[in-house]
Amino acid sequence: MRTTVGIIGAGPAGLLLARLLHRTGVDCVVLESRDRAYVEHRQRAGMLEQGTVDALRECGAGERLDVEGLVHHGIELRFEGERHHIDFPGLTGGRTVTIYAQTEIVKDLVALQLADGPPLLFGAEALAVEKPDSAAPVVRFAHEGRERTLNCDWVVGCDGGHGVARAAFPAGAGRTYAHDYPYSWLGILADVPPSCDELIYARGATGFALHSMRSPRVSRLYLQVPNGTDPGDWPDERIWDELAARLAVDGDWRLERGPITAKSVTPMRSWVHEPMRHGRLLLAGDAAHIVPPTGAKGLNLAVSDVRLLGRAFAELHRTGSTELLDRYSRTALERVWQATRFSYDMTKMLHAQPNEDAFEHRMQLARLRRITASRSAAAELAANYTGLPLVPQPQESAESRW
Ligand code: RFL
Ligand code: PHB
Repeated sequence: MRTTVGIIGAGPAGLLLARLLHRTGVDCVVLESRDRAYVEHRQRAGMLEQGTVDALRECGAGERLDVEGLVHHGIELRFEGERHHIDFPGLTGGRTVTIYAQTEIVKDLVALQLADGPPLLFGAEALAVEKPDSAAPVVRFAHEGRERTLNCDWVVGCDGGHGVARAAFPAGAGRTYAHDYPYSWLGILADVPPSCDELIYARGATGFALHSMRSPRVSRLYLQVPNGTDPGDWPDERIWDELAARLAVDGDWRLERGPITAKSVTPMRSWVHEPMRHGRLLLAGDAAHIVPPTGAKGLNLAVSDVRLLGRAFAELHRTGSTELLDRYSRTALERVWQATRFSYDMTKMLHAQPNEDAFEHRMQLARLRRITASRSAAAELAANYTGLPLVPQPQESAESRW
């Protein structure tokens, strides 16, 4: 098999890149190790930046998103029994975010791809990327019991945090910067209308809690738990009691409870692989970087990486120039490190340390108070949460030097 761009992975990054390439006339093949039902039902992200929504619309995946997506004008911060609204449009010149589940994005993109797109092979596991620094890289993969090869001009690894693409960087050609956090998230889906209109990020007395949602009838909530937590140790009543305690405020708000339909524990990590390109192998999304979910950035970063790649391949196709591809790693990493910093700061500000240090707790409260008391501090949070520009703007770069 041969193609111009071989894409490994049919998560949001691989699927969106395939659509962007298809629209500009660049041919590609997508290899996905799992089956269609698995990728369409993997519970993950829900919060989309404006730029992510625009990119999905541009590639024809906006129809259901525009009907079912919930536009949010801010978030609520809770601590010490108080509630504070952060007004995104007012602080950012009109920007909003949208709740639309990653499962639904993947379903929409898979449907488009299977209808008119270039080949998308499920059950096709990439085994290795070979000759990444030649003009003809090859993906070796297993499909329907046979080993096959995909000969490419370029390979893009969109194969997530545990994929094979990163392993094709020779020793010494890359470096990973990593940070582990001493806590995880227990996430639930519940058949109950959300008890809020916008997301609530709470620094409760015993740790972090997040109230999110999937639709007007389905809630998504998370609790900070110790690393190594077994979800079996958290019966439904215990989860609801702990969520209610951490989300409690002075006044008459209450958390509605309902049947829990899914429960899982996710460890929290930050890591970035530099560079994001070796020869003709490029990395995008979770294959190149992982952030803790506190800043809602993982999916959005995956989308911004492939938007840059879409432009770069379009330019190559139109003019023969590799200039944007040559700049890809440097440009993408600027945004990646900003999102990594934001996710780290949000995580550190809102979670309890396992051996709570009273001084650290006071620091967290001081940061939260600053955000709720100072318009410029709140504007900084809002700008990062709703999404920094795809490519740094002149005054953005000047600001980021300070
Ligand atoms: P994915 O989604 O992991 O897709 C990678 C795909 O590659 C396939 N694959 C292979 N295919 C062929 N051959 C191989 N050898 C392969 N190895 C792997 C896999 O099967 C898979 O289909 O990566 P992608 O596309 O980069 O997308 C990244 C996002 O999925 C991720 O960053 C977000 O889900 C993170 N995230 C959030 N991001 C946000 O922007 N907003 C949020 O609100 C948000 N909430 C979350 C999150 C992640 C969470 N978890 C579970 C980690 C909440 C949670 C709880
Ligand atoms: C979600 O809805 O799953 C979600 C929202 C915001 C986050 C993390 C997860 O920060």
